[in-house]
Amino acid sequence: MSPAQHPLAPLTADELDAFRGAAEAAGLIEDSTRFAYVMLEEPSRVDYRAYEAGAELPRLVSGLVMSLERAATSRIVVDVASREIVAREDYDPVTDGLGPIIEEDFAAADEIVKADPEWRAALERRGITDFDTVFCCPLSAGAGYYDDEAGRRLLRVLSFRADYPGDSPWAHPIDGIIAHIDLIERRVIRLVEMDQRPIPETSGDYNSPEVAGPTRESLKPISITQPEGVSFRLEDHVLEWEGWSIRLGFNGREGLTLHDVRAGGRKVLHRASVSEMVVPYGDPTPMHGWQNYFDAGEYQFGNLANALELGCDCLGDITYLDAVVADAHARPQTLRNAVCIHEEDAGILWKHNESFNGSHETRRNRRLVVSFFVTIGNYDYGFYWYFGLDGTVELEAKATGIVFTSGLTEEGRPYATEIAPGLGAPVHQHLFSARLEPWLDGEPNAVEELDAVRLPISDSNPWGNAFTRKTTRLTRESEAQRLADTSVGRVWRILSTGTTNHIGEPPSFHLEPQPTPVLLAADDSPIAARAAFARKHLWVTRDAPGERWAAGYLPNQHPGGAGLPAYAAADRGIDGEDIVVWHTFGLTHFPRLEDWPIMPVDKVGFKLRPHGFFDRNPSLDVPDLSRAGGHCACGGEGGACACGDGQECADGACDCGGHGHGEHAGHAGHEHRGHGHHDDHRDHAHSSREYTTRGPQPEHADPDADWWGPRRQIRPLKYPKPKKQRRD
Ligand SMILES: [Cu+2]
Repeated sequence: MSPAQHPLAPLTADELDAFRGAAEAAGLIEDSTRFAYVMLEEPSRVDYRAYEAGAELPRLVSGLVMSLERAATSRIVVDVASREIVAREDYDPVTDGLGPIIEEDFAAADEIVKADPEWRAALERRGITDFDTVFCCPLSAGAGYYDDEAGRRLLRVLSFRADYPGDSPWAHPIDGIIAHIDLIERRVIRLVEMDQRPIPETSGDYNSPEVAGPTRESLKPISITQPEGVSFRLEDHVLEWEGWSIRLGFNGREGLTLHDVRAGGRKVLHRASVSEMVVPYGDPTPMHGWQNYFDAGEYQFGNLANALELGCDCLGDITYLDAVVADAHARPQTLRNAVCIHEEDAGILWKHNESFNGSHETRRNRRLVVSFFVTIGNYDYGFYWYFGLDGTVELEAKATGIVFTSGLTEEGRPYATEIAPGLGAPVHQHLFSARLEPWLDGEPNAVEELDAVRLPISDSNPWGNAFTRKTTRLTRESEAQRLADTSVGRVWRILSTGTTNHIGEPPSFHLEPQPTPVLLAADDSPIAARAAFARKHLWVTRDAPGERWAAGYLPNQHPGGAGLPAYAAADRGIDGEDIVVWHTFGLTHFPRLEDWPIMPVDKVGFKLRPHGFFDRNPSLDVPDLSRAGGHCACGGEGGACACGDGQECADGACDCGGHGHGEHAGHAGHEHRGHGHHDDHRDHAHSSREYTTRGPQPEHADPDADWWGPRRQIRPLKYPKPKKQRRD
């Protein structure tokens, strides 16, 4: 590792060379060898502490060695400096699962299926003779459905018909035929054929004017400009914005990862990512009853990140970040514009019209957005991390694309929506596992469950109005497998056990879940065993090296029990430890007619809101930009500037609040702000305020610095340093 290289810096091409070289030297590379999950082997939190104290850490690269000729896999860890394998684990495909589906498997599935005489005959019976019009959709096979499948590398293939180049094949499912293929034997091992069903004929070609109709011409352009540039700074993958500091990472499995997230210089999260997601389908018929996809572990969704485009995917003053991932030969592959970074207006931050003293103040919120979008077959998912001026962190997952379709049958009808004549869209869920390593103030952390509680009428509650909050500390992993409960406003409080705020309480963030169902499949179903993480909204585990995957390292065809249930089996203590908070959130999708032929974005997510982390509202210093830097527009009374700073609208523009505004300051404490009829008399402190739209950028995140940065001219606000107060 070069001295300047941060231990979480993205992998370089040279480091991938070292990884591949070590695998080759160990005789692990044959023609049929492929790699998956090749990524930086990140230091543990213990090691990271040592790094922060000045220690040098080795650069390690880990990856899964797969073969096109056998199902068994191995994980190796290579030390870049010595170019040697420093750890190796071999996996039994029957008990440990298989490597993910890789790009080549898609082409192989198409070839294998189309060469199969039985499959061809089945299609011919349905009137299809031109197999070039058929799209074969290779889907992960799951486990626990057929006795002869353990240890074989499989895909199940459903077919769709496109009527012309560019047609949407999803409109025409050839339902009633599934080819089960063995990717190693390269043959169809089972063709499941049900009754002959009509192929739905309504077009789903949303690009065709015949389907979409003429393009509307009524929308006027919206331009989002930041004439003075953006307020964030990105340098060496560290993003700094308004007191936030975030190190960005990316790998082919999880996509975007966030590291060392700090607010006002104080640690909030050590790491955050979407560890896994599962899409279980609810149609129990043999055609669809096995359909479940683990898009991170089975398809490596980070590798499938879109190259984002200005004006479409991201609007405004955008900064893009390329990501370097490894391809199936462990060679570097650059995903251009994979991550999008921008600021956006986020409505009102705070506001009050105070009748007692005539103060009328409104501040607008804005948020820093760090996002990426992936396409996995029919679906597209966006993952948007939002950082607010009020200290809130939010993750929003957006689902769009094309719903999975079926030929509608009578027995399948309760489990699907008829979204177009004869076309079914089976019910399903999209369940994400956010993996968060909270590290509030860099101290050991703990989690409490907070429920609102109603209290009966009693001597101390004579009018029966009392309600309070019940706090339950989650002390062991077995206790920390929880469901959300909106009836009691349940939140989970993540707190520092080593510091206190200015009223002597532990600084905390609340994890606020959304009220969406967890996994709806039966508890004793094969999918519930494999997606056990999705049976609970919350898991808390002790941080331990390698415990990164909610459904295990190898979810593809895994028999079940890996990931969170295995991690939590030791029932470790989690009170005042380095902990990991795993949050399941998701959409339960009963498709709508409006989701066809392409689905408008649906959103789901969660918030982490500071709760006693700051000693008060951390956004008091946000300026009123309507009065600053000429943002004020004409249109006030008598043609004056609308913000009422007493300026005339000259040449169709206002110059309120910029240099001109300073000249208004100090007019004997008398400031005209023109709130309609109101003529305010303000104290001197208010009237001498001078705003700038863009103050100096914080040089370094400093625990003593103000949240917003050193731009205020008056009444500096200091956040007291958290008092060290270890619990014993
Ligand atoms: Cu859906």
